[in-house]
Amino acid sequence: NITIEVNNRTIQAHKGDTILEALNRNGIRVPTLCNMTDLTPSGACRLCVVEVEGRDNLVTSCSHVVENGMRIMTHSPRVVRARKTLVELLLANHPDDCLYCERNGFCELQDLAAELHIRERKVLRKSFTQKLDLSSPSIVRDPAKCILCGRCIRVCDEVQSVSTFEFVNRGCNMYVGTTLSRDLNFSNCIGCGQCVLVCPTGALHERQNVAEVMDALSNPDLIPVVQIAPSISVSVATEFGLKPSKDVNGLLYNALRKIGFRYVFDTAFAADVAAIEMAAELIDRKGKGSNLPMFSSCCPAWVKFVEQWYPDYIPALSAVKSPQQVMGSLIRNYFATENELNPSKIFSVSVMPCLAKKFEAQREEMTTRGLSDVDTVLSTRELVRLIKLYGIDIQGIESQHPDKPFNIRSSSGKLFGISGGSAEALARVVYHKLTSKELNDSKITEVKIVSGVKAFSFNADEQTFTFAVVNGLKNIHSILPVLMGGDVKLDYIEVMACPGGCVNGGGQPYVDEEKYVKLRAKAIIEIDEAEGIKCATRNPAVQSIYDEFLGETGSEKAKKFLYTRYSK
Ligand code: HC0
Ligand code: SF4
Repeated sequence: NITIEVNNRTIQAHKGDTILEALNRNGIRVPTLCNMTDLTPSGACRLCVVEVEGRDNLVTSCSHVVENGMRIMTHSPRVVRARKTLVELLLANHPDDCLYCERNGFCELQDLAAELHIRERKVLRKSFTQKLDLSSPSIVRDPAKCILCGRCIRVCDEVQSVSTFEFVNRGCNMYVGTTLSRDLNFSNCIGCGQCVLVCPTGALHERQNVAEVMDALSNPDLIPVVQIAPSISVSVATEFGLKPSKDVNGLLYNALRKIGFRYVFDTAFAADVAAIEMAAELIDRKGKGSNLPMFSSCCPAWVKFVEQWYPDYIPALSAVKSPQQVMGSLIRNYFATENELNPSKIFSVSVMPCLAKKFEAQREEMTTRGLSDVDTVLSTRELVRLIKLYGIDIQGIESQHPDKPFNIRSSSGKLFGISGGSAEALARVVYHKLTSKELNDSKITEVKIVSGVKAFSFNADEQTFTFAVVNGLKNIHSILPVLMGGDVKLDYIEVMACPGGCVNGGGQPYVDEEKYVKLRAKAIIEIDEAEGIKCATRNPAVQSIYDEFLGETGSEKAKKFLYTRYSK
């Protein structure tokens, strides 16, 4: 440990810390618009400048390492003046339409302008000619709002290995463009929305679908139904003033009913069905010794990634639809008939932590009998907006259950919301199907393959199954060949595009600290630890659907309604 002095107070820092890290660890905040956890500093925005005794110039705290005895002022008049000038310059190039901006109330630039008490425009603004890119079903790009912090470029390139964005030109002509200047939908963007999570302003945001949901809710000819994804219930609490990551599942069902949804469902139920079908698919592939390893296909951003870069691996993708689509299909093709509802009158909404799910729902592969399985996808943030718009007091309502017959889920259905969760759920079903016993930790062995990949194996019916879990797409181009052709023969590879899985999806509430994402994951693990039905095959509601509708796993009906085909 080394000692530094900050604002006339002595604090401890770790050797090798940047000044910014040392300050943050001691609860002293200096602003930054470009810094990103776990990535090397770029120093682009210069807002984190501080005054260091003995240095003539202000130093960027993100890129300077602490030295023993350093004396630092984080908010001296000189520092604050410099920050204010920097923000004024950014605002000079920024449209003044905060009131109409998607990020109004959640914008880091807006917060800084308020914090620095900027009350007038100092420089004449240039005209904003950049065009809004509305091509993508997932992400809207508004280049006029871009402040050139470079975070989207870095997250897309260094965290996701996708590289959709790049700086174009230099100096005052510089802007952030897409590779080959393509609109997002025609670029290599996979729609994961990680860029939206890190964008400090309204330059990148989700495609909003709240208005069409509200239209449907007030249309007497339609039957609005909704499903909520496994990770939603542990991600919204802070938005309603509740303890971070508190599980508000039951409160959300009540709120959604109050808003006007006729039926409310849990996507985790469909995750159970998907796990059972995927297990049948995997056991079949293993029996034939072909088309292994099987790739997960429940993350649409990962599916698009495979389609774009590794088309030869498309047949490896599981043909079972994602839980979102399985739920949509069961609602339209089974629930409707059982309840004498016209399937085409059902307006099927899903609430997902994900922006790529908006794209998935629109895919042609996700229709049955000419109708989309899911009509519209709302992000978690849009769900929060909707609940607030209807003035529902989440803290003052009772918890409720989802509607029958999809009203029970196993805890592994919930696990899908975290990285490794679908692999665990699948392993439990495979083991149970082959041994009639429950898989527990003592029967699982960790396997080392390559850094950044968790892998495990278990034995069932004299066969060894080995599963790998990829968490985020970092270095995926070098990892994939090792997984496909290495010494360890894999049976299943789960890939979720977002680091950590859906709890960290691009549609989740904006948080300024990573710890909140970890708390969401912890909450899901605790749900699994606390509950009794841990395996999808033990879910009685799923059993009934097989008894009454689907028949056997992999049956004709299951194939027709729950499977799809991806092609080159
Ligand atoms: Fe996920 Fe899903 S777990 S992708 O992250 O598989 O979006 O939460 O709903 O479909 O179940 C997202 C979350 C889902 C799906 C499920 C899967
Ligand atoms: Fe969407 Fe989850 Fe995939 Fe992220 S990991 S793109 S949230 S499905």
